[in-house]
Amino acid sequence: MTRPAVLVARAVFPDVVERLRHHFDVEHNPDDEVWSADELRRRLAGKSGALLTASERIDAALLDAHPRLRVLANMAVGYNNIDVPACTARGVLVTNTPDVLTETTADFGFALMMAAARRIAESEHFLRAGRWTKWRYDMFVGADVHGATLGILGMGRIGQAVARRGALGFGMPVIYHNRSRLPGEVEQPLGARWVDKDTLFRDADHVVLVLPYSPAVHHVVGERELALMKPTATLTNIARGGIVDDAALARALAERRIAAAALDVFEGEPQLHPGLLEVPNVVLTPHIASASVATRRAMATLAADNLIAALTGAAPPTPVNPEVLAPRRD
Ligand code: 8YV
Repeated sequence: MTRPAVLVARAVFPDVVERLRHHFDVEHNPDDEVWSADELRRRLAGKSGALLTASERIDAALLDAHPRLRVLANMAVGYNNIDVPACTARGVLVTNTPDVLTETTADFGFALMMAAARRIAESEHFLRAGRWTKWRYDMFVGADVHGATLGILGMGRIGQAVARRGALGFGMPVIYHNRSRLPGEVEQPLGARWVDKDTLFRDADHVVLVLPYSPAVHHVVGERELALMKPTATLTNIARGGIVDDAALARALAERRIAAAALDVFEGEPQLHPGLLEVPNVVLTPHIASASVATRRAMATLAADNLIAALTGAAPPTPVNPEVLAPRRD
């Protein structure tokens, strides 16, 4: 019997590729070349499944070109790189990697928020540039984190993990905005209060963005929302590029309309809006919020588990569109 062919689109832990080889004919990308859309299309030819990252875009036309595809295992919790309705319509299963990265990503979001509030990156650049000649009472004074109001936009698993750190570790009152209010048993231990979006931007001392990307939330943080924020406030984005209007943010930072920002994700990454590189009051990291060794390994393992299960008739642990698994009635 011929074994299914799968594509591993980006470099991952070699032992995870080896594990996949026990089940499949594997084409992989050990040198981690960045494939063009055409190259990805070419490499998917004849494949039944693929292990992807958030960098590979899958649309309806690509699916139509590859009718053998049965499963796309994204090594990310977010899956806005994949047209899921188009996959569902064609019976292609999509899986993601939730839960395994929640705490690691929340750690990083909290670290970024603290770095912005306490001006850690900005002051380190100053020191490395040899500009530290004396102590001064107001040198790099920033905003406190403990006791300050934490505003979370997107109170899913990662949002709640950020809220736990703030409420339980730093005595922060937590306000949040989400499409739907969370049940009392989630809100109460954190003292978290649902507010409308404008109130969140107006009242928070530190805003953290943790919502999934969809076209409906494109530039949900723009000129208007930034104008609502306190001049002493910070904005942290660990969600997705495109949620923040980066050009508007660069202007607000340059004009000190908000105190500081911390960004792990960018519109059009790995390109950055040039204005962000010019302002000192922003901490910039290259999309590494989930990048602890243990978590990246757990993500790769879960993506492989999903791929193997889906192509060997077992139940994939974390399907995004489980409806394609339902037995067909026709
Ligand atoms: C990934 C992420 O590192 O899980 C996500 O949604 O953004 C990150 O954890 C990245 O997307 C690679 O796939």
